Amino acid sequence: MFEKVLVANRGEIAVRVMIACRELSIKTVAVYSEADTNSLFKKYADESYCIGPSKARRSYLNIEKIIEVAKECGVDAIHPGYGFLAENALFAEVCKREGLKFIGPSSSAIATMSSKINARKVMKRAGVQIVPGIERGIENSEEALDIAEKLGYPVMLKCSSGGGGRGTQIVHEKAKLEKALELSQSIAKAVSRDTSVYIEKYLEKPRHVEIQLLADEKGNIIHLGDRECSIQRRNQKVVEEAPSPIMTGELREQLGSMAITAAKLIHYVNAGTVEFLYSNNNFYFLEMNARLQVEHAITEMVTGIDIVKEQIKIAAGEELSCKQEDVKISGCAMECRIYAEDPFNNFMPSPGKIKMYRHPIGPGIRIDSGVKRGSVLPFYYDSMLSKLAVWDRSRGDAIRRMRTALWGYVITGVKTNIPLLNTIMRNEHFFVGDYSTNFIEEHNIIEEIKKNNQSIKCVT
Ligand code: MV4
Repeated sequence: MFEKVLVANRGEIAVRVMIACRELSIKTVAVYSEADTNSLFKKYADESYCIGPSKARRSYLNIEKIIEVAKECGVDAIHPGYGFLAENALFAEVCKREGLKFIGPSSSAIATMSSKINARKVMKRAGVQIVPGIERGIENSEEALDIAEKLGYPVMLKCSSGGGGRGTQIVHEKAKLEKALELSQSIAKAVSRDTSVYIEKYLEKPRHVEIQLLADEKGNIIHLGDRECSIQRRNQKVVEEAPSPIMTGELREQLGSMAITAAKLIHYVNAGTVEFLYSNNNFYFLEMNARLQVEHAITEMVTGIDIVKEQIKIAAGEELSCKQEDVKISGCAMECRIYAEDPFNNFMPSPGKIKMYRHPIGPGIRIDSGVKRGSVLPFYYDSMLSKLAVWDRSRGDAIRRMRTALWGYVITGVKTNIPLLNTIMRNEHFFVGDYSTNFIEEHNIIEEIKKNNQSIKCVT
C-alpha cells in the first residue's frame, strides 16, 4: 500500500479523499492556491504546500508545479479528485513517466472517453445501444442536412470534446441547422484541439441514469448499481438519487452488464461511470466519465462500499474487495448539492465569508463539506460548498429525511440554493419519481421557490 498520497484538488473532495487515506493509514499532502490559504482541506492534510495564485490555471491545473511538490515530498501516488486534472490524459501520462501512481484510469482510457465520437464508436462495437446519430465529425453543412433529414428533427449538435454540454445545441428545423453548425464548430475550435462536431437525434424529456463501475488491474470488474441525476439546472446537477426511481433489478443487471462490457473493451481500470439517457422505454449510451464523481456518496450509502478507498487500493495493485454477487442495493440514498448562489437573483454565484454555519445532524445523514464557520468561498472556483446526502429504507422516507435535514442548515454570509432544494423536495411530481431533465423548467420550479420560501422556516 502507498505510504503517502498527494491530493491534487480542493474543497470537499480533497477532504473526502484524505479521509479515505487516513482510514488506510496513508499520509496526505494537500496542495492549495493563494485563495485557499485558510481552507479546511489544507488543515486536514499532514502536509500542505501553496502551489500558486488563485486562478486554477496557475495552481490546480499547473501540472509541472504539482509534480514538483509530489516529488519533493516523496509521495507514491496522486489522487486528482474530480474536475481540474481528473480527466487530463496528459497529467496521467506525466505522473506515470515520473514514477508517481495516478489514482485513476490509464491515460489512454481517459483519452478514448474524452472524445465522445470515439466513445460512441467503442460502445457501438461493444453492442451497447447509443443515441441514434453519427460516429464521425461533420465535414460540411450539406452532410449535416443530409444526416439530420435521415434522423428526423429535432437533432442535437455536440462537440466531440466539449464537457458539461459546451457547444451543445438543439436544432428544431432545417432552416436553423447551418447557422447552428457554424456556432458549434467555432465553440469546438475555441475549447479544444479536437474540433469535430457530430449529430445525434434529440431525445425529448430524457432521464439521466448512470452506472458506477469499479475495475482492478487483475481484470476484475463490477458495477455498484445506478444513480439518477436528471434534476439539474443549466447542466448543473442539483439532486441525485440511488437507485433511480425507474430502475428494476432486471434493468439494472442489463445496464450494469452493458457498462461492464464497454469498460472491458478499453481495459478500463479504477472507478468510472457510464451515463445513459432513458427515453421512450430505452436506454442509450451518452458518455463515460473516467473519474470519481461528485455524487459517488449515494452509491456508497446504498452499497456500503467505500469507492474512494477502493480507488486507492486498486491503484496500489490490490484486488477489488468484493465480487458482483456481494453487491446488494439497500434502501434509497439522495443527495442535494449546496451551492453558494442566489436563487432569487438568477443563481448568481455568491462568494464571500460564511458568518454562521450549522449543518443538520441525525440518523442517515452524511455531509461532505469543504467549509466551516468563517470559511471564505473564493469566487475563482465552482460554488459548491457542501453535499448533503441522506439514506433511508424507502424513497418516501429518504425525501422526508432530506426535507428535515435541509431545514436543519443555518448558513449566513453567503446566499445558498437551499430554497431551490426545499422546493424540489416538496414537489408532488418529484415525490412520485415522475421527472426528467426538463423538470425544473417544466414545473416552473424557479417561480415556485418564491412562493414556497415564506412557509419554510429554518432552525436558528
Ligand atoms: C442529449 C439530450 C437529448 N438528446 N442528447 C446535456 C449535456 C451533455 N453532457 C449531454 N446532454 C444532453 N444530451 C440527445 N441526443 C439531452 C441532454 C441533456 C441532459 C443530459 C443529462 C443530464 C441533464 C441534461 C439536461 C439537459 C439536456
